[in-house]
Amino acid sequence: MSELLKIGITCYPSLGGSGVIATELGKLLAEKGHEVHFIAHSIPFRLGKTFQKNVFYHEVEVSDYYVFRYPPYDLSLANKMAQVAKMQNLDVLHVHYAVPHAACAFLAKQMVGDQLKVVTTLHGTDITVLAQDESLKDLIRLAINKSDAVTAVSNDLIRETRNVLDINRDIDLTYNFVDKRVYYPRDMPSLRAEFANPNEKILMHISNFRPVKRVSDVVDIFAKVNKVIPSKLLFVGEGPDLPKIQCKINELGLGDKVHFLGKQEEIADVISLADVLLLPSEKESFGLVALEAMGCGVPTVGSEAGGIPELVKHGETGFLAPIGEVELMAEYAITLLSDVALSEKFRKASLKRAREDFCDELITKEYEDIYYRVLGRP
Ligand code: GMT
Repeated sequence: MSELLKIGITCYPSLGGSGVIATELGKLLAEKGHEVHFIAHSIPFRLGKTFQKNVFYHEVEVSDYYVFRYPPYDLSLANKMAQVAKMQNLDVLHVHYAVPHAACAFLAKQMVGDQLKVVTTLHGTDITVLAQDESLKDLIRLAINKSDAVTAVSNDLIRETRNVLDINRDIDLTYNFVDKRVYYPRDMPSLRAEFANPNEKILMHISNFRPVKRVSDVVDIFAKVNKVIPSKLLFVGEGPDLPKIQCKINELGLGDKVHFLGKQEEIADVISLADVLLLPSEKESFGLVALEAMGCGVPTVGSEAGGIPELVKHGETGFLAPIGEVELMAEYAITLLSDVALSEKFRKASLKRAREDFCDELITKEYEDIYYRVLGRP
């Protein structure tokens, strides 16, 4: 058996794909016997409230001394990382999202010494949005180049990182994953009846309603589908574009066909209500929500953006069209929703793909192998 490790994990602890992956990974590593120390400004929401063996949480406190115009969270985080690494004798700091976490880990390593290894996982917008910003670009490049290992969640994101930052170093591919004990199809007839009649199909969109998600396209797709197929649209999540979307739905007279569920924690229950997930994003380094849907047997209709085609197999587990091609996406959704045999075929293919190619054991092992490699303990 391989040696058990002490691993520090830093992520954005609130809702969001990078925080979900970081927290689920930490829990799985702890189940395997590793000691996992989360270092963040609040408890990662997916961690749960009950005590879990081998899981610890260290809170970053920020000084609000009066001379600071902006409280220096990044510096406090770096200092806390170093403190925890020394006190707990951490082997590895695994940071998720380059800004500021990879830069903080670099600073922490200067305080602790080279025996502390830093693994940085890039999740998407840290590269596709922030690394384009000249006020952060050089810092992100430094933090990536100084990490002992860098991973990214799709081949597309690896390509984008190299292009945007002119980086040549090795970057490991580590896809997002789902825990099969959580993501499986759930039969929820009474909950489904709350939103749709038995003859109606349910289309769903889950996101943080930021401009990159192109939520307006979701409404356009649904408007077209709804003309042909009795259906309802369920929105899950909240974010800046939500008010605009609500106005658009009312203008189109679709108010009685659309439900807004707000933020939800039991995503597997909610996704299981859907017949199809809509993901027409402008940018999407992977698309964790499409994988969560896949794990529940729900196919995706969406865009070919970023890493989505690495996950959703066009014509097998969903349908993809160029970004903004709402007419084509609507046609695909209609094709899928009007053919029971095709839907069932996609459902089975989705379940198989989620379990075989993106399962928790496989990806956790890939991360463990990276830790052992940087520690020189194969
Ligand atoms: O989708 C978002 O805007 C949230 C964002 C995040 O940083 O939490 O998600 C990113 O990381 C996820 C986990 O690796 C990926 O599955 C998402 O595709 C990625 N989002 C984007 O690239 C826009």
